[in-house]
Amino acid sequence: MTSESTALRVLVAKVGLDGHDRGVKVVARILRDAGMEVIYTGLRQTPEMVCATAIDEDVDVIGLSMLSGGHMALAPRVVKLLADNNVGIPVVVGGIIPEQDVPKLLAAGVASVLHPGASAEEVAATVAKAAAGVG
Ligand code: B12
Repeated sequence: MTSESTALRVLVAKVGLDGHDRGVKVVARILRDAGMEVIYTGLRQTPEMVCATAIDEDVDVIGLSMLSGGHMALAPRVVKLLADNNVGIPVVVGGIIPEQDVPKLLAAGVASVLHPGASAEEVAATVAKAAAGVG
């Protein structure tokens, strides 16, 4: 007999060349503690690698942790690759994102943007809302 899990599956990913992995590890733990199944890509992924892993792992949401300043180049690229593959997986971005870039990321198809200091409740709720298509 097989049992099917109904837990949300979340890919948390680091795209770009920086080594700021403290936040993404905190986020992974928060989401796991909230009952989600979390897959962490590790550092230095390309948008193509993130897109491929998300499809292979059949995740409900992708969370990008971005502190390098590369978010305007990399996050929309992940969204576009998903669309090119006809996959409707929502993308949430967290990290060092200047306020003026938030509307641009949302316009590019990112579901939500979180900043430093986001509480565990905010992180889990934002991911859950994105998965439900309301974030
Ligand atoms: C710690 C730190 C480092 C550590 C990293 C240790 C590690 N393993 O992570 C070290 C000392 C190595 C480091 C190095 C560098 N750093 Co540094 N670093 C920081 C610092 C002080 C804190 C980051 C942090 O860990 N915060 C704690 C975590 C828990 O918070 P967080 O990541 O923001 O995550 C929270 C939210 O943002 C959100 N979130 C984050 N990701 C996600 C994802 C999802 C899906 C969701 C839902 C939420 C979410 O939820 C989390 C919980 O609240 C920041 C400044 C700052 N105030 O943020 C600079 C900062 C990120 N670093 C910076 C720089 C420039 C560098 C260096 C290039 C410096 C240098 N010249 O050498 C190097 C790069 C090294 C490299 N190879 O990448 C800049 C980046 C500038 C930019 N973006 O334009 C910053 C902003 C400092 C600054 N003000 O200039 N750094």
